[in-house]
Amino acid sequence: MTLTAKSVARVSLVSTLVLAAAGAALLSASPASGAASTLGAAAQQSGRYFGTAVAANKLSDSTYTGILNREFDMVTAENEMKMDATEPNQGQFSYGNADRIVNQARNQGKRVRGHALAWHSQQPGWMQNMSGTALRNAMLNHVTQVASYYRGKIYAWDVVNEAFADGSSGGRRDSNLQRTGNDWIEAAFRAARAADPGAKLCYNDYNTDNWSHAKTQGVYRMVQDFKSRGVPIDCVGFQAHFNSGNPVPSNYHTTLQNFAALGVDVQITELDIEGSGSTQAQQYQGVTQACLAVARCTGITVWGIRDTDSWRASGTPLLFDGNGNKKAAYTSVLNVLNNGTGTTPPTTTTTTSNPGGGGCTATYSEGEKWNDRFNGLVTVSGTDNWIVTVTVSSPQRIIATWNTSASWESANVMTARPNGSGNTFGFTIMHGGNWNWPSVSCRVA
Ligand code: 9MR
Repeated sequence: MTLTAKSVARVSLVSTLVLAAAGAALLSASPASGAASTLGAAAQQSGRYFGTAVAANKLSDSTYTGILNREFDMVTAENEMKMDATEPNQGQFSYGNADRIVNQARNQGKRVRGHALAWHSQQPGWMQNMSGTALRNAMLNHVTQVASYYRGKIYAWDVVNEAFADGSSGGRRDSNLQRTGNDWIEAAFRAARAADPGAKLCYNDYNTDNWSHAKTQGVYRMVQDFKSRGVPIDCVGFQAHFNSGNPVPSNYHTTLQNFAALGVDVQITELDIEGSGSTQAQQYQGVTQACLAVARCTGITVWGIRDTDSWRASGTPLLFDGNGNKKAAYTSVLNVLNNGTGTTPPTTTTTTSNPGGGGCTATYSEGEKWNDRFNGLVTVSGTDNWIVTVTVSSPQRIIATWNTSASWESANVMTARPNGSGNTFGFTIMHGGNWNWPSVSCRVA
């Protein structure tokens, strides 16, 4: 729906009374204090981590390890812990490359996400041809052996990866593992819990970011079922591989929040967003904000360091360019992490353009947040005779106001004047996935 300035104003009038109550219950929020200069340190300020996928054969590249050691506090082996890497022959385990990554990370004080114990893909040749009880037992033995070997060293395991079908079914993906019986996933989780009781156990998948997609709903129902029956699951990983055909959904926060409400942690596990410049930066910002807005979103991992390290390098989907320079997307993520609230800091402007001298200051503060909207408050000082301009950024729209007389320059720009209710007014913004604070500026009428 496109809202004209007129229809926005109409909605605001209708909603003023209803929202006055919400306005009275506004929470105050103070901006984060210090600013950290690396992704990991910035994420730690809110108790979260910021990780990356690491490839063992790049650990000898000093630019690569320089960025890795400086910026990230969580590591995922991009390929080295997969089934084909760790059990190339049945019953014969191989941990050389995985150990290189785990040891490098732990020596640097970083934690490790294990990826992945059971998956229909990247199976060793011997397993691809198995079925039935033999395959089920081989899978369970693999889970037990690998999780036991790394016991105590893994923060979270992707116990099962990508077991749901794409498309509209909302059901399981067909695979040799699925054909061993629908309970293969819970069997894998129970085996992983027995082998490493200290590791968080995650289900990990892609195309599960949009709340309205059948696949998302299918995974949600499985997690709900596991929680209700006591199957040991602690977290859900959202891979978050985005591009123009699969954009960051505006309901991402809703998805993360709804899963978290089942009693699991949620993590963004393989983030990359194809694109460049400010468009890409804005999308990265939105994903980071969605995580920060959910208490149980415990961390974000990007799927590689430099664009050239990516599994889809031509889409330049990462935070550092091929030379290891920080991209605009890096800065937007760092800023959101530093702010800690999932929003960018307010812009407050004092204008002294009135002929008689003097001026005014408009100060923005956060109000309540909901899945699809949030409230903002502006307090004016310096004059009782103010004109405040509030500018929101797309796709945000202001749908209601209170304690002010509002008019509209455009759908994004509201002009607020006193209406006899004092010098603090409020409004409600439909955020459409963009949690940025509006910019506000004040002039004397
Ligand atoms: O980035 C990984 C790439 O190097 C491998 O060739 C590929 C093999 O399956 O796996 C890529 O990582 C995938 C991850 O393990 C699971 N989710 C999708 C990732 C991108 O394909």
